[in-house]
Amino acid sequence: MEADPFIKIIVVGEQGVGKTCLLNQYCYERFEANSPPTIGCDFTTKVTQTNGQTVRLQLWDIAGQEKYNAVSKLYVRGALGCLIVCDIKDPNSLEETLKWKSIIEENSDQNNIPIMLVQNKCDLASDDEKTSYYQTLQGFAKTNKFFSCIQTSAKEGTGLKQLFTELIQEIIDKGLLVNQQKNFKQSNGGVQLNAAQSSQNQQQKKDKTCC
Ligand SMILES: Nc1nc2c(ncn2[C@@H]2O[C@H](COP(=O)(O)OP(=O)(O)OP(=O)(O)O)[C@@H](O)[C@H]2O)c(=O)[nH]1
Ligand SMILES: [Mg+2]
Repeated sequence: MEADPFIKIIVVGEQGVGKTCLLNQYCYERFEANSPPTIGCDFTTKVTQTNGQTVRLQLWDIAGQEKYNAVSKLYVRGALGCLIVCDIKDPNSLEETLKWKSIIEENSDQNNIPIMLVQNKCDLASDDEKTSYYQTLQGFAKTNKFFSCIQTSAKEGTGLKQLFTELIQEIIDKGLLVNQQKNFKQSNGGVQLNAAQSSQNQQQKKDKTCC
């Protein structure tokens, strides 16, 4: 019997927008009011089902602090999808999503990787504010070619299930999962590597060619 396929997803965005909290809420249903800044990159996994398809998510939580920006691009390889997160109360963090989008697109090994725009901390806005921010968000997402956008609250768990369902479905619809499985079978004689091993291998290959 074949193992359930895995999907590497990377989560990026400015410092403090709530990436780590969002993943902790989605994976462990917990929220930390004083979550410390991520150093470099964190990694977590979750098995989930979307429309009858079981997948193993590998979730890469990339630090937003500027000093890590140069290394962030190293984590992009092998990702089949990406979340770019901003803070509903910080308009600058929405503008900065474009910087992250460029980093992802320039370093992705996928043709047209699905990138979703996530406006987090929506519990901090009133209903009226949320509606108005959402209209702005939709316009921004359309203009800048994000495949979709959503408002979430890592604190309350709002929007998280829908967010991952949409992203996984887009990855499946684009055939990226099937391509990945084919590539692994061809290059590894049917043995599936996980993303960490895979990117390590890629790095080793790179190291070999440059020496
Ligand atoms: N009210 C509210 N606060 C949130 C939410 N998500 C995160 N926070 C707050 O924002 C702070 C920063 O969240 P993190 O998840 O650590 O931010 P990050 O994007 O991972 O930051 P870096 O790791 O530095 O890139 C947390 O300590 C929470 O207090 C949310 O949905 N609602
Ligand atoms: Mg973090």
